[in-house]
Amino acid sequence: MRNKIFFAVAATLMSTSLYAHDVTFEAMDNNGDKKISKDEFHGNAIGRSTYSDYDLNGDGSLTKEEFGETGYDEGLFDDWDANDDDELNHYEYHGGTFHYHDDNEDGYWQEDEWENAASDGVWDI
Ligand SMILES: [Ca+2]
Ligand SMILES: [Ca+2]
Ligand SMILES: [Ca+2]
Ligand SMILES: [Ca+2]
Repeated sequence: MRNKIFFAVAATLMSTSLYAHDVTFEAMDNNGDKKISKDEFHGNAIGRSTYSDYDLNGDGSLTKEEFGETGYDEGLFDDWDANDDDELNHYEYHGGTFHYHDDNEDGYWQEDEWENAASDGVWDI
């Protein structure tokens, strides 16, 4: 029984790391206009961003303590918490990270902004 669980976990980890190679600018740019819209980011962020790594208790939202592990300034927490419930759900978190890395504030990630986000550890790669 134990072995079965082990193999299931190992297989999941392997498929996750294979999947991670899809995390490229071209793969995320679904409509090929050379920029990543917020919708494209949201559509690709689920399961590929590091959000779930920071959700330590796995309840689907980040508390202030969990947010403290992300490396973002803790002062951003209240800005990103749109509904003021003191937790960041993945929409709030990904919305916040999207705006944070949209340096020219045009509502899209150009390739250089995408690369900054990637090197800041937004993606699980
Ligand atoms: Ca696009
Ligand atoms: Ca949590
Ligand atoms: Ca919230
Ligand atoms: Ca931009």
